[in-house]
Amino acid sequence: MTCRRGALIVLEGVDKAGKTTQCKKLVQALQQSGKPAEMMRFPDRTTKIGQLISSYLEKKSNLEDHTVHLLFSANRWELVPEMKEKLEQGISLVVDRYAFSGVAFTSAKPGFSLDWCKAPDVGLPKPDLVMFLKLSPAEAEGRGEFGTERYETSVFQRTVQSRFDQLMKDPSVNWQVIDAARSIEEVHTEVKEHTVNAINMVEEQPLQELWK
Ligand code: ADP
Ligand code: 2DT
Repeated sequence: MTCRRGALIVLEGVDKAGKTTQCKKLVQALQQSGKPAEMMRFPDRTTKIGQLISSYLEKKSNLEDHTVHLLFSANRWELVPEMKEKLEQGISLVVDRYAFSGVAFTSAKPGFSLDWCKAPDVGLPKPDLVMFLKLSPAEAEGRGEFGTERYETSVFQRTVQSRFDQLMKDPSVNWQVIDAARSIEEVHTEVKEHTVNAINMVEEQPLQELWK
């Protein structure tokens, strides 16, 4: 029996777009329909690098902007062997944020170009599908107050959205823009449909490298 690889599925979007809610529902739905799937999230705050990042996000420590960008990237690279192993075993990975958040957030800071921000993530496993949950800043604000972590302000989030818009112009990535202003169930139906299509399409194809 040939082992078919799993698909690498990423959900991106601004804060409160519903990424975590949809990742969890998607993994449950895939598992219930007999498709092996697991959820991951970046930053993964459980590793040593992840703990440095977490402390920075919680404003318990300060890190120089280039340095923290490279730590976010290193946090993805340290998980690549585990990701590849799972994908090869036929497990699809549903990932809450990936390199696109890395680029969108750092390049929203003054003095950072998109190209500089992309460089450390060039060659990461390339997602087979990236779903961007689109929600206007006004609608995001309607979902409750921003938290107290770094980056959680409406001004910064608006700049992040414009960086995502730039990244989505790249046709080498399989972007799907999802209207995240609808109900959780409606969004889920669309997210699941795109995912099942991607899983069926890539099972015979090799995993590719991002931005290469
Ligand atoms: P993110 O991971 O993108 O920050 P979450 O999934 O944590 O977003 O959702 C942020 C908040 O919005 C949560 O309180 C969640 O219950 C709520 N929420 C998520 N999706 C929807 C939706 N489609 N409609 C209304 N509220 C939603
Ligand atoms: P959450 O854990 O609530 O998703 O917030 N970020 C994320 C970056 O600045 N660079 C990255 O590479 C990644 C993956 C987005 C995490 C915060 O960290 C930001 C929000």
